[in-house]
Amino acid sequence: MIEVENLIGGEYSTAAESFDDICPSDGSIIASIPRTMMVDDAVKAAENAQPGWGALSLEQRADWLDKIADALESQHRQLAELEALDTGKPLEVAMEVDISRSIENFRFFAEFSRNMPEEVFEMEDATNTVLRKPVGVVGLISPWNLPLYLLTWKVAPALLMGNTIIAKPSEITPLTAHRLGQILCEIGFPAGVVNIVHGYGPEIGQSLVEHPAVKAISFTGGTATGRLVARTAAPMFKKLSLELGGKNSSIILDDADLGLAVPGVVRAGFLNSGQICLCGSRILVHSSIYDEFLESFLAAVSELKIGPVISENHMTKVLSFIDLAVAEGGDIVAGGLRSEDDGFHIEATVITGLSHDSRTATEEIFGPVVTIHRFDSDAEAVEMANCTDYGLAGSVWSKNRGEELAKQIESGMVWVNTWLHRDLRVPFGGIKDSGVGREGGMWSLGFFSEAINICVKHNDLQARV
Ligand code: TXE
Repeated sequence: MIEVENLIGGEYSTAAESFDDICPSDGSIIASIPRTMMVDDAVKAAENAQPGWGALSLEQRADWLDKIADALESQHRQLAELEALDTGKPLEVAMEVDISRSIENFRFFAEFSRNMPEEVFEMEDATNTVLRKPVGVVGLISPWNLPLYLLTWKVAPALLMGNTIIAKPSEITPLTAHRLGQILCEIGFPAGVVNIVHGYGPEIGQSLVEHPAVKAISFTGGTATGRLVARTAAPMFKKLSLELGGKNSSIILDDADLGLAVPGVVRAGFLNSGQICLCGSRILVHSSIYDEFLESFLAAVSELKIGPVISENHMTKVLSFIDLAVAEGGDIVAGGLRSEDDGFHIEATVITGLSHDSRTATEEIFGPVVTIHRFDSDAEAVEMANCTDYGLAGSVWSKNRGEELAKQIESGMVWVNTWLHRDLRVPFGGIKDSGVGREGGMWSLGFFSEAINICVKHNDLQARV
């Protein structure tokens, strides 16, 4: 049994009450989590630490990011084991996706800052210089699907720009955040710069969002929760970044290379048991290749080995969508059931025969469930892809027309002949109900800083005398 503790001002603490962390693979209790109610102590610690941390140079803070990356790297396997235990994902996925990327998040932002161009704008008679000051104390709220990966994606740029942090990891998956806190202490990272508080979202999460001294909130999670966070933070004029859900299309045009498209679309549908906001859970296929695609797709899906979904509640939600699909007239052509194993396993599920605007095909399920639809023209594919309230991502599979079609998709990111191919410099984020703002490269650094312009008039007094 692991005892998860809060990290506040470099000290560990628990709360009056605690609750259980459940392993999705077998339903066992693996840790106790403090049910923290108030964020005040963490805010004080972060406020006290901010002037010292903010006074370091960008280069000194970048060096710290590299040190953190080194420390995480030395614990790569142990961290992956913790992530696999807490989320139920296969160890290889935790090694190759979660922890590798967590390390890269720190390395990337350290290196990015060393190559950052100076922001200077010359006028004929004056020079403008843009300073990037820290925002101050920032709140980072992260979800359970990629726990350390998505938390560090916020921690690294927030630290780099001189902010101090209060992190609120998901109460369903606190283990790697807890370990990150321990690692920071082990390497002598300054106390109070990173504070980690655990507990339920509507309690400690809400307390963080509404605290007046917390100047920015970076949130990744469900759209409904994002709406609640915005309702509190927006009238307080906090900086707000919301990375929310998605219902992304994988579009297979008639000239697609199916050898590439089939494995790509399977990966997009089922990686992490379909629990990634970027997953392609609605698959649109040109009629002329529909049968051939479906046959290869089902063959590939039958070979898949996927982990459980995150919790019993979530399993119930995903299974209720499969029932809904049947009620809406869909045909379950693969999977459809809870697996026989212990824990929260659902079979990889493929549904055909539904209208592209049915609830199953437009609402976020966030599990190993995809729907397949046929279209007859590029214009129809675009219309079908855009027929959802979400606008996060998508992929197009085509030898010749992919880029052209990608431009017409209403979403923040579109991949052509690939999926989840990430360059960390590019903007990441959604439109419509998928969120507000962008992360990645300069977008993250912009969010975690206040851009201040200093305009200095050239000294031409003598010329005028
Ligand atoms: O996430 P929540 P849930 C989607 C997915 C899923 C649905 C709900 O469809 O089924 O969201 O998932 C914290 N104030 N995604 O309910 O609640 C919470 O403690 C402040 C997509 O598990 O949004 C956690 O740390 N914080 C998503 C974080 O918000 C609050 C990934 C996210 O949890 C809070 C996860 C409050 N009032 C789910 N209430 C993605 N975009 O990748 C909760 N939290």
